[in-house]
Amino acid sequence: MRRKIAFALAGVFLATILAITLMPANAEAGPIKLSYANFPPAPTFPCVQMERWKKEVEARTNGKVLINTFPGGTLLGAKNMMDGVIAGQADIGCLCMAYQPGRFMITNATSLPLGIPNSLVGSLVLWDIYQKYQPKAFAKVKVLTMFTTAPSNIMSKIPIKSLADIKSVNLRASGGAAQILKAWGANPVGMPMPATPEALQKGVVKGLFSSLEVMKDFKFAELCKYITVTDAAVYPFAVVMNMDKWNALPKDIQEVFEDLGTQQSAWTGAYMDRHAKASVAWSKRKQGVKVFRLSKAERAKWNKLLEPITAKWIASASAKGVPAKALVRDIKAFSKMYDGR
Ligand code: 3IO
Repeated sequence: MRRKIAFALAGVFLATILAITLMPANAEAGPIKLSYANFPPAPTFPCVQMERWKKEVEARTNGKVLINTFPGGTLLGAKNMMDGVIAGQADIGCLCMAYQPGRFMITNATSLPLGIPNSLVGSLVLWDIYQKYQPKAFAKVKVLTMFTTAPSNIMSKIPIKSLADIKSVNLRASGGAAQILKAWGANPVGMPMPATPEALQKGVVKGLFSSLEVMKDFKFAELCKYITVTDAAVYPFAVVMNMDKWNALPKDIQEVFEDLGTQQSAWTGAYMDRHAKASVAWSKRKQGVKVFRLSKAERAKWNKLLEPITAKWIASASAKGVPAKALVRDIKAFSKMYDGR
């Protein structure tokens, strides 16, 4: 009897040891944790799309992946986002390509004045351009998605209704959008979006040129009481992942991320278009903001000034080995296709 008990105990003991030695493979591994850095404050659209992506990934992987988000430049800022992700300071990062125009020439071509009508179309066009041209600028990272803002408009402390009104006015813009302001005679001042509230407050700039959802999300409507509708130039964004972290992901997780690429681009575009409209409505109703539409004759003058920009860009980009002509043709064609025209 004693011997039987001893055997049974020994059996339980061995089984326990066995279980303990085999278990750690699963138990210790736990969920895969990834950090995701973003440069502007949490309520703004780059962070709204980040939270949406996090939720989708965590649901679609049944909690096997956890995303730790860092809005407001708490992990990486606007200008060191790309290099920070390459170096592994963050696993994933969201960047605005307009802040480094020379670095992202191919994808930044989407901010030429080519008539992209809205953010949904812009986002899908940009994502297609990335996939077709596979720019070398992204060779060191895994690109998870891309999207653009809605077309840019002038938000200002002073009314701007004509080329005479905009002449030599300091307005904040970056990348391709700055070239457009310059063509209209304004004095573009370059800085990332998160630096803009202070520049407006201090009077360094009299306004900005960007998508209109910022009137609400950054409360610019409290300072900028005027909008001039120009609907020109989108800002392109990319979400990139550290290459080693990407390569270390299990295949099924990689598939979840890849499936989300186009969907996230479209989701963000649709959200931006909706939110920009809501922001203008809020600005008019709650902040007394006035919206100016240029007369047909005035609009024609503004558009005429933009005509040389693309031709000049094609010449200078071609000289640097960029397939500029084909790019411009594709951006226009993809834009028409997604716009259903
Ligand atoms: C942008 C950047 C950060 C947060 C909200 C934003 N809305 C539009 C932009 C585009 C941009 O980066 C810019 O500089 O206008």
